[in-house]
Amino acid sequence: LRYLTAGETHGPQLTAIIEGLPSNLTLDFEELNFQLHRRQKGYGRGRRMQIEKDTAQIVGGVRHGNTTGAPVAVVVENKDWTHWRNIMNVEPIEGTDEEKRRVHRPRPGHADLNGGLKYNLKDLRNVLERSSARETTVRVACGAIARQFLAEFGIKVAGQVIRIGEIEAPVHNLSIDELIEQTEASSVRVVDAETEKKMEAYIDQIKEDGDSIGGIVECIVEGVPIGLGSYVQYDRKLDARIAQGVMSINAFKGVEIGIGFEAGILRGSQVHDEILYSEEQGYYRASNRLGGFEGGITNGMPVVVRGVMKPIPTLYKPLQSVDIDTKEAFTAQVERSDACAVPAASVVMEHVVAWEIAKAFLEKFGGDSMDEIKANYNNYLAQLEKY
Ligand code: EPS
Repeated sequence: LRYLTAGETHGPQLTAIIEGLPSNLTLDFEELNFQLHRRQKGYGRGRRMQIEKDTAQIVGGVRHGNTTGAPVAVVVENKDWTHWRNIMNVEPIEGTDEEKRRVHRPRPGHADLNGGLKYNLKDLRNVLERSSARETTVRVACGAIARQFLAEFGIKVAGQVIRIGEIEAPVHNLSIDELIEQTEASSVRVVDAETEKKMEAYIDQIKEDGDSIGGIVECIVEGVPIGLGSYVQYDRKLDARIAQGVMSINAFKGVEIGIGFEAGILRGSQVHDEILYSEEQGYYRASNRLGGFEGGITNGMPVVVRGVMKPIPTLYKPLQSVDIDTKEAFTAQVERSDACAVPAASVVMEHVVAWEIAKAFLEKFGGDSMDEIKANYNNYLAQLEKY
């Protein structure tokens, strides 16, 4: 299972091609668009989200609501493109730098300068258009399809914001369904209303200061069978693949599985999850500090992943940089931006994690049709029961 994406933030559309989906997966288009809608929400988003209304159009690999086994092509239009038709034209255009909206002032924290130097591009727009987090729209579309595949096997995915800057959300002991329901009702994807209010006020303050703020998000996946991923080779360790996926989300600077960095503080006896057995449950754990993984393999406990997002680097408060034409110092000009995109990043992370799990699931139970995969899966469950 793999996908590639293409498209620029102010280009006509974003495109993804997914390969490796089995046939006869029934897609719920409304659910797919609901996931895209979730990514657009969140307190602290800027004006661009008022322009877009992300909708996935499937233009290959699906017929009468079912996958055929062929590559699935997904397209999401950029509504903002109507304002950029000329500037983003594929054909050459006449005009001054101003008219072409040529960017020659790299923004600290973005890919602008590194990208310009690397690809030898004198118009940094060519870098920023593709490095923009707008691309996460189609990553969510791919993940939403993976999520529907996982749901066929009773696997559920939830996400929550656990910190925005200085404000931390308290821990709540909820079922995954409660977590999904309660975070959905929140403007910042937290469980309790008090934290939500504090975070909103905090984001208002950050915005007023012309600044931006990051945070920490958590993803929980329940119903994952024992045995996805493998210890036998570095690139088959599923926790490592999830970490790669999460780190590749724009502005993410770190990933934890389970208690993560806290494992460097505690003693072994305080970290490892003791093994228990019962007739009904089979093998299970007394705790889940390792976040569902041992040896890069799922152990049947919920997969728990955290990611940290840095503050968005486009600031109203100027930072110093150097003009690539004149080599003169300047302080970055005001640009449209999100003061906080942590709630949206939480939705992106859910889909990136769902994707990696679906991929590992297909590696283990792989088949060309849903029936074949279900038979393989049930056969494996029977094997586990006999073990
Ligand atoms: C982004 C900059 C902003 C965000 C964008 C990501 O876009 P613009 O430059 O058009 O104002 O709105 O996010 C999205 C468009 C989105 O769909 O999430 C960036 O530089 O990464």
